[in-house]
Amino acid sequence: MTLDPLSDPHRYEDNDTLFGKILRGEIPADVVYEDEHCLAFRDIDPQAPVHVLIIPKKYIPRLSEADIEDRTILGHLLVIASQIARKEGLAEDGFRININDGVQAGQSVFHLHVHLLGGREFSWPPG
Ligand code: DGP
Repeated sequence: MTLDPLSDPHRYEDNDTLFGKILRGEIPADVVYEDEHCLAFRDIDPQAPVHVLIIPKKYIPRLSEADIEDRTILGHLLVIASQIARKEGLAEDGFRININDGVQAGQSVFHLHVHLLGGREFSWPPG
């Protein structure tokens, strides 16, 4: 199976969400990591001392719209999130990974993104 986030350039360029604009450099972001498949940048409204968003370069609006072909890229996002957590000094105390899917879950930007949060204690269940 190939992992080619730009294999569907029509969808990529048609991505008119905020994160599509960040991916194209139309809106600035505090980027902490980038490779050919994903971009990671600090959340503008951090909910913890470390709050990084990891997004695929391929335009997937939300997790529930991901296809089976997206499984490699979804795994990639988690591995990169974990690597960033280590770089941010979160490996010892731990961190939280969150994906909001849909309005009821609090998704406000419809370009799939993984929240990496750390540097404080978190309660469970989430609010
Ligand atoms: P969600 O609610 O799960 O869709 O998360 C969207 C996140 O995006 C939210 O935590 C705030 C963040 N965000 C919104 N606008 C911007 C922006 O312009 N720049 C950055 N870096 N983050 C943003």
